[in-house]
Amino acid sequence: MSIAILGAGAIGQLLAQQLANGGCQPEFIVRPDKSLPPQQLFTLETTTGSYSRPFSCLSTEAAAAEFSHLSLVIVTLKAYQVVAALSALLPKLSSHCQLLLLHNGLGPHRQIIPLLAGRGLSLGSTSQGALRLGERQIRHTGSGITQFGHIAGPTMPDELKLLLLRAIPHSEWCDDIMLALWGKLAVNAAINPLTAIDNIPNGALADAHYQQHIQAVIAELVEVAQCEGLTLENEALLQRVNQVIKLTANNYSSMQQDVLYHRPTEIDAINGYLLQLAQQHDIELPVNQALVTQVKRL
Ligand code: KPL
Repeated sequence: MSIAILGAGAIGQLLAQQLANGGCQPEFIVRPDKSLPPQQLFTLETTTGSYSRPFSCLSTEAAAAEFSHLSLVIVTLKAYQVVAALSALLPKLSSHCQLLLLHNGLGPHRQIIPLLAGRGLSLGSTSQGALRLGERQIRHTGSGITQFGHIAGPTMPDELKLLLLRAIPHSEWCDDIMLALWGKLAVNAAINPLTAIDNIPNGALADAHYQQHIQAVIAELVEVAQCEGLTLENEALLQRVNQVIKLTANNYSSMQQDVLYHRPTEIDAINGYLLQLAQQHDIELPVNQALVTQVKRL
């Protein structure tokens, strides 16, 4: 079973190292401007030491024949990069190749589904922590669960599922991945924009002033989820958000970091995704709308 990872950022590199530990040797698919020699050393730092391993790198511009052996492409790009990158890559992948998207937020899958042409699509999320120390060097900063599940097309063959489940610590296959992803969406919708706008660590959101704001964000999310046919528990989501605030109190959210370093943010796939759905259902989400407007202004 040949696996490739599109997106050699911190999470992409972490998964590559974990899959290699599990006995599978994944390759990276990289942009031609990042074109590397065919094999490159990638380093993983953990609490037990520093380990380097060579991985092959395939250019996105390579001919279709170079991709024909792939059984699975794991996409670890940012949400806003997924559609453009996959639209170009999909026609080169074999008709049985499976795709797994792992990014914050939701939405890109809706544009990918019509392009699948018989290929299988799974979605997932991971709360493992990884910090990029250099182009090809990361530190594993925290264990966390990784969940994935089927969304469209043929379901992932058991052989592939088992390979992922054995290699990625604390990973699970979810029969209702959408429910799991909405839980993660609630966490990101509540924490990411508020920490980015006020330039604060996650822990600052425990303050009563932010708690009111978070309740309003979650109430709107539950309302729009209901229109999508999903029943979410307001209280359970609030508890989950507050647990993440506590567990990651000293960390800065990915959106706070994106704003700080003047990078594009994932707001369109997080609170912006809620607004897209709200528009389809003809409802208004003033609190989420205000957060999107403020983050975009930054
Ligand atoms: O996923 C995250 C992010 O920063 O994107 C959380 C869970 C909020 C941790 O910071």
